[in-house]
Amino acid sequence: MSTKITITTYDWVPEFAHGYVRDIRVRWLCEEIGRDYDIETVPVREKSAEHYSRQPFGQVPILTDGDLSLFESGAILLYLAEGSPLLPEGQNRAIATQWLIASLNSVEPYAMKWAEAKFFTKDEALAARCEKPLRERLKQVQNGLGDREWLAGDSFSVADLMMSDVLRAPANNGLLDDLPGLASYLERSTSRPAFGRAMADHMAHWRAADERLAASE
Ligand SMILES: N[C@@H](CCC(=O)N[C@@H](CS)C(=O)NCC(=O)O)C(=O)O
Repeated sequence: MSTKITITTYDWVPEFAHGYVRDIRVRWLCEEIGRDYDIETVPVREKSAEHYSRQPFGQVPILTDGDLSLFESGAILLYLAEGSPLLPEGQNRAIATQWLIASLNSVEPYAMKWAEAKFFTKDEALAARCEKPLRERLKQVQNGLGDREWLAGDSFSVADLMMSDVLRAPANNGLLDDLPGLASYLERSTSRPAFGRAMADHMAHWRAADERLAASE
């Protein structure tokens, strides 16, 4: 019997980050594989030594499973997906791993540079400059997907979960409007009931955090 796991996320984040804190990836995976989890929080404002001892970069998400504490959303997804259909066997496992790493290593850095300029520092000129290489990467992902339904094999895998999560912010800001193949792929992923449940819980968490903050002011 598997143990109850805990996902660590922040106690609060600004509104623009609602929907995008990376605990959503872990919540989504848990919903896909039917794994129960608890949520615990760490302060976003004053990060503790204990937080750094579990996540050397002072980030979230962190997963706790018994005496295992794991950071990096990609590592967490690969760990939790083990033995489930989301991590296929044989060659498709290697291909799923390849695309999961590609989403984190070859696409997300471009999306993050753009998002940092657009939403964190609100530097529109820099955001516009970052948009060009990001659009190029998005086109390349669409080409890489080709006319396949999913990235690895015939069914939805951890690679699709991670790639889709990386694509959401660009998509929600119009950057997939001229990439119909990739837009349909993302729609296929995010219309999965597991994503809907994970996102509802994720948003409820931030709503409760806002209410707590308002009550304390
Ligand atoms: N590569 C890490 C990135 C984690 C990450 O950037 N987490 C964000 C929240 S979504 C965070 O904690 N940001 C605050 C910070 O970097 O100080 C992963 O995929 O887990």
